[in-house]
Amino acid sequence: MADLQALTGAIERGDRKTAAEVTRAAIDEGMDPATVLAAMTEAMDIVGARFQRNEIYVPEMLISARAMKESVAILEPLLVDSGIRPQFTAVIGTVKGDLHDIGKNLVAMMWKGANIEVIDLGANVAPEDFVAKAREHDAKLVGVSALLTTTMVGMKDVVDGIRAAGLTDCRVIVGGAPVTAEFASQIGADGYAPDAATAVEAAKRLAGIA
Ligand code: B1M
Repeated sequence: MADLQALTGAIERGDRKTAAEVTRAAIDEGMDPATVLAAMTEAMDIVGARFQRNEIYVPEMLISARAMKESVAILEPLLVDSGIRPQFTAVIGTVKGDLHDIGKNLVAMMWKGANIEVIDLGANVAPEDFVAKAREHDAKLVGVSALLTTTMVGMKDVVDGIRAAGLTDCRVIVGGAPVTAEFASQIGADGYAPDAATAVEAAKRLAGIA
């Protein structure tokens, strides 16, 4: 049986080869992708805690993040279904000033798997770019991710920008580790989700199809 502890350890060390091998083995054995993903996410929590204790620094975090991204890419086909017509379009990105994109990528993947057409703007996205892309693609939903307490405040600029542009059919959903439902409501966002799975339900509800 694929050793998920080894997967967590490999991502923590930034050992991409072992992480990919264990991920492939887990998939071949038919393991639940959510369980495999949980083992990867656990590694990032450990890495974050070690960073906070000054045991590791940004380069080590980066190496772990790269290992996680490669392993998530192996899982992607299982998380994303294909061949079914998208129900609506969503734009997603990480807020300006913020380079964290692993959680945002997971939300994008889950949305794609739920037949939502996803326009992924990447990380460090300016509010005006969210607005322009939402307009260009007639998006029903804009998703904004933030991982830093210093950048999450910038989410309000996205909400305000969408409102000021008169995109009345477009809803804004926010998420990311420091973001809470209270904060979402304070900045006038239409929705909040604590994780990628919940983000699917919330997206459909906000788009009026669930
Ligand atoms: Co940074 N970092 N980092 N980092 N980093 C954190 C976030 C931190 C908590 C670490 C720590 O101190 N314990 C801390 C933030 C402290 C704070 O603000 N309170 C921190 C810091 C301080 C920094 C720097 C400032 C460090 C420095 O330079 N001194 C710097 C900032 C750079 C910048 O952005 N301008 C920095 C840099 C980096 C790297 C570039 C090295 C790398 C990111 C690489 C990348 O993403 N491509 C990195 C990493 C890897 C982390 C940790 C270790 C892991 C983040 C992660 O990927 N988690 C992180 C510690 C931690 O989170 N435990 C940390 C796994 C991911 C699956 O979870 O992103 O939370 P998450 O996503 C979840 C949910 O939050 C939710 O669903 C996802 C899946 O369930 N979700 C949404 C996310 N977005 C959503 C959107 C939605 C809905 C749900 O709707 C739209």
